[in-house]
Amino acid sequence: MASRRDLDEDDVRSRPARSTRPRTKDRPDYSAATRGLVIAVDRGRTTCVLEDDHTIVTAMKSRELGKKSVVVGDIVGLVGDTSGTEGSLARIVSVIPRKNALTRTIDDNPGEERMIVANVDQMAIVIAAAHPEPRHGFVDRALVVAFDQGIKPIIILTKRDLADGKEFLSVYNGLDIELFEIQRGADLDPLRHALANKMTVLLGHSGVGKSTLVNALVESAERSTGIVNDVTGRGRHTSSSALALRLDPVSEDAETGWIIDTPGVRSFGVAHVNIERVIASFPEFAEAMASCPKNCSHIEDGCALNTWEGFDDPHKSRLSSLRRLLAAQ
Ligand SMILES: Nc1nc2c(ncn2[C@@H]2O[C@H](COP(=O)(O)OP(=O)(O)O)[C@@H](O)[C@H]2O)c(=O)[nH]1
Ligand SMILES: [Mg+2]
Ligand SMILES: [Zn+2]
Repeated sequence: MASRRDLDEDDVRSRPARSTRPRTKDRPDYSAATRGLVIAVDRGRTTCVLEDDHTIVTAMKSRELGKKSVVVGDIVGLVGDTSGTEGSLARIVSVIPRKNALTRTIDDNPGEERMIVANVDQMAIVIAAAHPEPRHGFVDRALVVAFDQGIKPIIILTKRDLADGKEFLSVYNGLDIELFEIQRGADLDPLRHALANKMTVLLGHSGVGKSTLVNALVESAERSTGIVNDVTGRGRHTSSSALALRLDPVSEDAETGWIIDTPGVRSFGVAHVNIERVIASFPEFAEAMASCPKNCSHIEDGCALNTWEGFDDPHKSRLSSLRRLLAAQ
């Protein structure tokens, strides 16, 4: 069996939603198609949940879609057998324009990007207090991508039983980002509230505890829907692609949220993000930068950040992150 590490996503980047081509007159009219949310894609078979009655339907892309990708989080139009009964297969005939998307670059083909999820409301950046060691670069790049795509970031520090992670997290204290510190068996209620009614994607290196967390969050949802077996027939841990799971409602009148487990993300590419937007995702430096020379690159000698007083250690760490990102642009 392939190890989890083999399944790592190598490089995640955001991409603006592509506009859909206008319909030509002779295309069939699929306005009556049933709408569904894509929760898993596994070797050409797509698992969708119908918006109307939550039926779980297996579907394949119709020829009309051509090379257009269908990813977890997509809202699609379905025709054909949407009964969801065993052995039934519906056809996906349309993909609703995406509000955002995260993509990764394939190892061997740096030019080729593959989308992993779309239409997320929230990005949970998952890091472990130890094993593997947390890295600021990963979190900072993820924050840039979240900012660029208009996705709300939260940070989840796992494995608090191994280390306290205080020093690592102190860098993000002033940023108005919710931080959650957990470990196996921890009270997850505060986190459940942050996840309620939202589509949240978990991003983090392999081994930080994403699947362990998802297990704890969706225990009863999994039992009641059997989604996991429907998707892979083997259990979610062996899934090599993203997988969306419905969360238990936090209260009786609340709607449910969705959490997307991903197989592991090692690094983020942010080279495609406009430089102004990279800088804007470091709001704690805005005041200092107001004193910069015109058109400052913020990595040059005259940059006001070099002489800014009132930097503490967390600022210094974030500044090195920003400068690494700027130098790589
Ligand atoms: N010490 C400790 N280990 C944990 C905790 N959560 C998960 N692990 C372990 O970390 C390893 C990776 O967990 P997994 O959920 O598969 O990580 P993923 O690759 O991010 O999905 C497994 O061996 C887990 O048992 C925790 O809170 N504390
Ligand atoms: Mg996992
Ligand atoms: Zn500057």
